[in-house]
Amino acid sequence: MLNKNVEKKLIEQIEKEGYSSNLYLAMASWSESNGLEGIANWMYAQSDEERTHMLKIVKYVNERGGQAIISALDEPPVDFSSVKALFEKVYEHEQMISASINDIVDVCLKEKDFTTHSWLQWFVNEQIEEEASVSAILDKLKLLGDQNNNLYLLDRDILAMRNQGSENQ
Ligand code: OFO
Repeated sequence: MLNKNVEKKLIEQIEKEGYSSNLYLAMASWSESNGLEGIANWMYAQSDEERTHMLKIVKYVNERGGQAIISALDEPPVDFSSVKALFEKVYEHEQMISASINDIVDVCLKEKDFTTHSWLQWFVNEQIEEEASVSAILDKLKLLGDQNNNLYLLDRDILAMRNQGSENQ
């Protein structure tokens, strides 16, 4: 039987992963409507990934004798001031998610739930990868500086990064 405190934290995480999925979907839509096909593609794929994270937790909670609760989600933002602002928001969001996963790890240790602790390691590693991939994009954006004239090339680049990533999965 799943420890009640661990279950509570996992249910909160379901909501966070669901919000992440919607946030990236909103970002995909903004990018697509601004002609940024590569970035839109990256965001759509990211949104799908977040949904799989959410489902992974839903199924785990239910399999361990708990009940996964699906709650209402906050509305994600509609507009972003620039591509740089967009990815800074993604990075900030992923850092918040990493902290949230670490917090669940901490509760698992306090409650001596070593099964969930071990299961969570997948998420710990996933967060390292997600932060690294967004940070790589932010580095490219820094190289571009304030000029937007190379945005087309960056967009192509991001499209290639994503395709490469899915080939390696
Ligand atoms: Fe679910 O990893 Fe991002 O948020």
